[in-house]
Amino acid sequence: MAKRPSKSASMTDDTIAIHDQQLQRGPGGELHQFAEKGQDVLTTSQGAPVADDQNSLRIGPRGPLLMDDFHFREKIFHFDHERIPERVVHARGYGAHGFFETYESLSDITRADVFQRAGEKTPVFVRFSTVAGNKGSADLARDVRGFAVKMYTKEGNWDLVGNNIPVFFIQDAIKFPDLIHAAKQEPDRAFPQAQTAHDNFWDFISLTPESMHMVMWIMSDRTIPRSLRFMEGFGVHTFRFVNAQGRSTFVKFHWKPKLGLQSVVWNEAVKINGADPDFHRRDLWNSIQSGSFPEWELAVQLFDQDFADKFDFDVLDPTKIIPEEVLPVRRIGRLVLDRMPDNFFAETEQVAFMTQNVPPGIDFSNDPLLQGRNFSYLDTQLKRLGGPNFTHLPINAPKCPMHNFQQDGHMAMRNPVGRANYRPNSHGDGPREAPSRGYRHFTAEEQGQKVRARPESFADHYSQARQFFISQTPAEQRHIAAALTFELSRVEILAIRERMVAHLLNIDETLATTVAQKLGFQSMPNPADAAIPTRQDLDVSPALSIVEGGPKRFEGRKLGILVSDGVDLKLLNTLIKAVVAEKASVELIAPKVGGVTADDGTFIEANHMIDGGPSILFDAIVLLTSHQAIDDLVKEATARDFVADAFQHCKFIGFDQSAMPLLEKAGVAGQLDEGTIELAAGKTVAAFVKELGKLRVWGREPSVKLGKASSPIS
Ligand code: HDE
Repeated sequence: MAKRPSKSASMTDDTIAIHDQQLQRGPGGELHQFAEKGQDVLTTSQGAPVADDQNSLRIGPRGPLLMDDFHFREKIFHFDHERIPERVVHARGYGAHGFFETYESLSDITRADVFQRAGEKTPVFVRFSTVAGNKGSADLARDVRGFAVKMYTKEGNWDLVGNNIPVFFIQDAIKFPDLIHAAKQEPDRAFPQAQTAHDNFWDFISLTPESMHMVMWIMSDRTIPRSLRFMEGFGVHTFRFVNAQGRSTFVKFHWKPKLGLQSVVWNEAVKINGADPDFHRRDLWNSIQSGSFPEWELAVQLFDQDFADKFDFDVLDPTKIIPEEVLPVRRIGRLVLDRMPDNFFAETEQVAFMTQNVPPGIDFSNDPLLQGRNFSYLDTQLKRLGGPNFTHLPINAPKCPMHNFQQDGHMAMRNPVGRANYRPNSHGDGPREAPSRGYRHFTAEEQGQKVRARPESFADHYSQARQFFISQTPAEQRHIAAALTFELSRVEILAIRERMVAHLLNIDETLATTVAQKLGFQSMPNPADAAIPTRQDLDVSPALSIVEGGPKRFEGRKLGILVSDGVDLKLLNTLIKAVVAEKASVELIAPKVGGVTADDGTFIEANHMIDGGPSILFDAIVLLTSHQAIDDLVKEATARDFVADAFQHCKFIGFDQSAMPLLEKAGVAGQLDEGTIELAAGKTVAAFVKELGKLRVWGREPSVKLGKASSPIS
């Protein structure tokens, strides 16, 4: 196995300095780092030791290069082939290892081995992703997030390849290429990158009424999560659990984040993408490396055919949910992510998720989207990973015994021994079938004519879209309207804007008229022709709101404290202690990254200089300055933005008296509210930290007077 000097936690500044001492200068001034006793020697991939990795072989120091140089050729050849095709969708992703722990035996419902024993821990790999953007796009694009989980169970890998939204755009897999073509960059101009705010996307959507429920979700703050740790996950489709007696129970899967739900606002998302395009992956990396392991509970909605027959909508329709208030979720285990991959490419890039990876006890329903996916995922791996042996890669291989007669092919690494490579054989060699243990598909009865058809039970496209909208808090409703306005403002063809507003009229009239007004419509279009009129009787479902599902605690969040020379050290330390006790983190922002000198002369290091640590990177901010430093600080545009942004993004702001001039210059002083809190002593600090659990002061939003970008719709 090739070993690379690991840049692990043990690599301190000191060891780097020691390595530097080993550098030796060559005649051309280049630096060599020769192996000393006990150190690994650089070799070619064939194992031949390399003497000089700085200079290619040539005739004389100034002459032409030579074909003899196998080391040079091998190195460049390998480099030339470093890339594999990125995923057609979900190209940008980030993964982590962990485990799933089963709470209780579900043996009466499913024979899936992973659910048989309480306390059982199953290794897991999870990959989160955005959908539309290329591999190098920014983390906070407005987009659905993939939430793909591979469980290495004792009876085979189970891939639950889900999203952070429980419904999808389309009802039939045959439309997937159209949807994705429309969402990605337009083919003639190759932009916009990682954005749905363009004509082609909304053209397709406005001609695809089945997508209207999904439109409400993607225009909500669900598509701009604050952290991958604060998102729900969903299996989307109806699956089946099958028990040892062959009885089937329908199941919908949900992942519930332990730290509650949280998103950012759009104006913040846009700025985060500039300040830190790796915002989500950095957050996951930091939380796992610091030992604060992200956690979710697996929750299921279980139901039988009788429930399915009586439910308002078809449970095979992936554009519909079953509200939790109608069918409560049952929490059956927890997922903990506690280890980052050793190598991004080997694991996160090469992991191959496939919906068809199911162990005995888990089966499919007839959801036409799911059935289509079962073809696509195997097919796509062949293209991306280059051959049929991608299951030999450690990240994809099962961790239970596996034996079969599949052989040869590109990059075969696991070749069976023995004479027999077929079954039945009379050599007595090789693995055999296991009728009782083996996977048995649920013996569903099916009959009917061969047709290309959509069931009539899929035809209601607006009722659940409306239910989603009316289940949101006022702030969330404002955000949906603002998102629709922004996206449609980027659409150049007026007929598309009109078609969308015509659909919105079938969802919520106020929403439709607000968007139309903001877009400058002179008159309202007629409502879109609906196959089924929108139902007005569906109840509000609080489970659909992010704000309702918020954490009520500041745990796992981040406070940014702007400090200056002369900062009150006692107050600062009290604050840091209180925040850390809440299991949240703190970063210090200062005029210079080197740090500041506190009121008692103590030197304090900073994490960011103001330009590098804007308030969009934090969940709340505090201004701890001093009378002597504040005059310089108010002159810094970035310091004023630090405060103004936090205020307009409805964040809590703590400050000491010395910071008042900065609040004034930022245009905030005249608007102080329950979220702007003066800190003076321990008691006020404790109260402030408690308030932080509310995360945002949404009541402030309608009256913010700092600019228009994220301002409310009315
Ligand atoms: Fe996917 N999807 N998808 N998808 N999908 C892929 O597989 C596809 C759908 C989802 O982190 C691809 O390995 C079709 C729904 C995730 O590696 C591809 C249809 C849901 C990931 C593919 C869908 C998803 C993918 C591209 C319509 C939520 C990333 C690369 C029927 C339940 C997995 C790859 C990872 C990836 C096809 C719809 C989730 C092309 C045909 C619905 C999380 O096979």
